[in-house]
Amino acid sequence: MKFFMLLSALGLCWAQYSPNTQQGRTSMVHLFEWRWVDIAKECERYLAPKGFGGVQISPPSENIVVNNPSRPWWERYQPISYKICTRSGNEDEFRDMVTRCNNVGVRIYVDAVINHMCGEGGGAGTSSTCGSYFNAGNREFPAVPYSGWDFNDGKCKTSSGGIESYNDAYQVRDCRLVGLLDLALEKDYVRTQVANYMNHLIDIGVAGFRLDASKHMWPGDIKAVLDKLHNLNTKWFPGGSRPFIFQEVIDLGGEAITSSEYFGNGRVTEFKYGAKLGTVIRRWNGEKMAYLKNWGEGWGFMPSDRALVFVDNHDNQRGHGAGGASILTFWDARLYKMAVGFMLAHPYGFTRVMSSYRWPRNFVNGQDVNDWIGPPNNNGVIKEVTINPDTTCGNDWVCEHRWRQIRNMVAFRNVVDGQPFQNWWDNGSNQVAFGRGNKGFIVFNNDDWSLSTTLQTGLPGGTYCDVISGDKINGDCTGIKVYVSSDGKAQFSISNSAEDPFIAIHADSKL
Ligand code: AAO
Repeated sequence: MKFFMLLSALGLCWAQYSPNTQQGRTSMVHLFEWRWVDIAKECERYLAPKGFGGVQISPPSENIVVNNPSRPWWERYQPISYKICTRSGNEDEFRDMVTRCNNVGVRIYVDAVINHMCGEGGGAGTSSTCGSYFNAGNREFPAVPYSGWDFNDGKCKTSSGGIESYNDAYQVRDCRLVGLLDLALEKDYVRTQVANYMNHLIDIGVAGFRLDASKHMWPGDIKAVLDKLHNLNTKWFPGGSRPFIFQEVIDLGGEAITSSEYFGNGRVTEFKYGAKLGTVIRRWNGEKMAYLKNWGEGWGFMPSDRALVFVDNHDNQRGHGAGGASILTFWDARLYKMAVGFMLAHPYGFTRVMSSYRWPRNFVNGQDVNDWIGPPNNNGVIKEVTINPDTTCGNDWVCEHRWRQIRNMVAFRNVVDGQPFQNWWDNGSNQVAFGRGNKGFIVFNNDDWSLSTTLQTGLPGGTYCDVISGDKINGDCTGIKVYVSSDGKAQFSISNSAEDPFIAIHADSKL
């Protein structure tokens, strides 16, 4: 009895940190700007069979329609109401997606924009994705409804009404982020509207939330909202399951607000992860892969069980948000695959894989002036994610999650789940290797010369398929074969000019 009480107490206090994924599924993918109909199909045809745990979707709440510039991706971060009605689809399509994804064991995490509504200069009218009327100047959003009383205009102390300094926590939380009308989350009325929206989604079957702009909300206000949330839908989740929470807080150090203030509410995005990993893999500032030996908390990151990690996100892959030039993206494919491979092999944090669309970059004085361009579309209508015969995506959807190297490392992470970080090796430079117990082993060569060495893998003897250069298909390898002897050792050779200068083997890639 005591044991069960302890278990359930642990269960309760761990609840919001658990992604509610199915047993053995350990990563999510952000299908940025995808339509709900395409996500439903992707869950069934690809994500479930390949072992993805869940999907972060773009904000589903009705947003302002921005025509200048023409339908930027970021219009979705300017809510007009909490109707499920955007370019990605309507509520029926949303329900169908959640049902079909859950039915194949893939979870849906909603990007919840609850810190603010549209920009102060959003005007008045019905230029919104569902045609709901609003008046930004009067702070009127009748489709919620919100009025002037529900915003922080009186609370903010800066003369502009906007955030002028990130060194002042009051400004960051009480003033407008880039002019966005800041909701008064200290009010129970506002908390209730937000919680009603989130509960509507929970009841449909979502498994959790990314809380956008969490840094701009007081941790106590977030907690008050979370305390109002329902348990997850028991059609797919055990009774008493709590929604997974990950808060977007950018903390690279040196500001008034730190990530740790938010740990009580749930996980937090660790932005140092991608910024540092990019610097290491690019070999900037004298960084080397050998230094990754104590990657994780050893690098000053937050505790692993609080961290949501990623190589790039929808902001910093195009110069928004933070992380700077070191961030690796699909545009630097060779280095990017190594970074994502490293992330997925390493035990730190809960991992999120990015899935992007291509846009015509145009750098003027080092700034991409096309950083606003929205998803592939026909006159504003988002294009279908088509699938080519070789399983890649068409219509300018990049689908990094379908790249063999990335998809196979998602599987690697599932196979090595719970196994210790072991058998580290490095050459003092940019050739490194490590294993995960007796389940998986990975070797990188990011030096300008070849790697050729014998390493202890920790794996049982046998022949393994490298899952970076190929797949195990019909009992044979389509890429490199690795021979592990009975003492666990194997010989590795990786040319510095290899298409992908890394090799990964695991229990399920054994012949
Ligand atoms: C758009 C227009 C604006 C217009 C506004 C209202 O672009 O010109 O004023 O509408 O009409 C997205 C876009 C925005 C867009 C917005 C609404 O990125 O351009 O504005 O939708 O449509 C801060 C926040 C963080 C936020 C990030 C972009 O803290 O929460 O800015 N991310 C989320 C979403 C994002 C979205 C929103 C929030 C809003 O992921 O897509 O915006 O819903 C410092 C701070 C960070 C701060 C950055 C950027 O970072 O620490 O907290 O992020 O500045 O302002 C070094 C430092 C690093 C620093 C960085 C940059 O790296 O170490 O700490 O430099 O200075």
